[in-house]
Amino acid sequence: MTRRGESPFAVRGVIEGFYGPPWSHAQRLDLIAFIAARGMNTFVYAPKDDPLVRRDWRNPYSGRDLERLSELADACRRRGVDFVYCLSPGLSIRYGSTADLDTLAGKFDLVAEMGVHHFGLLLDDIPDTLQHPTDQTAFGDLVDAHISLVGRLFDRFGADRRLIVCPTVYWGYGDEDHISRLGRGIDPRIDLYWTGRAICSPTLDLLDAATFARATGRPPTYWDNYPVNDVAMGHELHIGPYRGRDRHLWRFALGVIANGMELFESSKIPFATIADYLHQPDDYDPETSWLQAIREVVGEEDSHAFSLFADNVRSSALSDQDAPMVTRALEAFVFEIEHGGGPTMASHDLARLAEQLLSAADHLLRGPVQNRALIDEARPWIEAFEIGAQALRCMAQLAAADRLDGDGRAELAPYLQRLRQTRVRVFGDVLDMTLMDLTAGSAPEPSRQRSQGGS
Ligand code: 14T
Repeated sequence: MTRRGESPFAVRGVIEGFYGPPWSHAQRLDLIAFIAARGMNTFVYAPKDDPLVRRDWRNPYSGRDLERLSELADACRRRGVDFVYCLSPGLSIRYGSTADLDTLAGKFDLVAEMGVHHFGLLLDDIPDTLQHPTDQTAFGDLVDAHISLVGRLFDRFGADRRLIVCPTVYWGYGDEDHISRLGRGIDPRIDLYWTGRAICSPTLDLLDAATFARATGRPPTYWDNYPVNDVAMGHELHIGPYRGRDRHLWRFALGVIANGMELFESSKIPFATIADYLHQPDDYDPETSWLQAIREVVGEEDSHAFSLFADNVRSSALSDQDAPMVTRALEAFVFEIEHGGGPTMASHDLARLAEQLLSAADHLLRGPVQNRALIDEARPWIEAFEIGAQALRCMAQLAAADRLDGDGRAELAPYLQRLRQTRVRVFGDVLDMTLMDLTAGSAPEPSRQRSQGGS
């Protein structure tokens, strides 16, 4: 965790920018300390479901809300972290209205009085056509309205304030008409967020960043949608390491802010790996960084058990492997049965692995653990992990007794059912497919075809 040398990225941090229950005040304070200790310098405040940020953006802060915001700004200042305060007025703002501009600028002014200098205007996830009839008359289209709003807002900012904008088209090739026009139409000192090729981009590529920079007139600040798991991704626990980000990305990008999961403690594992990448992209090794992150977040004593679990919950846009250890074991198991020494031989290694996974699950679910909050967040996934480990043990036992082909199959079926009932993604597809193959009693042909690489 000791940081030597300078990071090549100017902006390194975390955004609370997900849909769903926002983080608590205590969690935010904890996060600020966590990222600062890892050399990050930016915390972007943009919780989608904080009414004062988006739905009721016009409402002023008061009482406890005001106090808390000011405490966050203070905590950031003390630790050398830029606090970026964001508003998302796009669901209801009248772009041509001076009153709305006054309200927007006034709310930023109030936060500026807390000593905040960084502000975000987020125009993502809104209708891509103008809604108010007055705006439809006043502006050619949405981009014209955005150029006008951004310009008039920036005019009211003094030289001591920075503005960053999230465009409505915030992902893609980087040279779409929408962002090219927006980029050409706003002051070059204003930064732009961009998520890369996709909303959740499997890779962030240097050439895409260069395309964006050329088209919009400034390097992108990546709003990286990892580890976020909101909307349709809630069944995935994104605790795998950061991957697929070009090691030279800093040549054409200002930096990266990572969007978190509502699951706060779990987010710390990928955050720690993201901090490592941002600090030294050239030397970054995902697996090494990840094991260290697990030790730090989970605690030394539980880290072995947790790693055995975490190896099976790698599914995300960033990873092409879901459960490498179990996948290899099942491939060897099936090969040994069909083309090797037969079922008894095959059972040994799988039985040993199943016992390891079972004892890890038992420890995490029922033993004393160091990071209780983390284990509680991950509990649904750990419970599914335990069911899967039981299924693996059952497979090994049936193979040892040479009962996999006969009546034994019926004993496996309940595990498949229970795994599916969990509604969380553990082991990717590999265990489900193997159980399907092994339990397909009356119709072995179609399942065998699928296991040979069909879809
Ligand atoms: F503006 C952005 F860069 C952005 O990513 N916006 C949201 C973000 O708040 C959310 O957390 C993230 C991940 O789901 O993606 C954007 O929201 C979505 C999500 C969708 F599944 C927008 C459209 C979708 F279909």
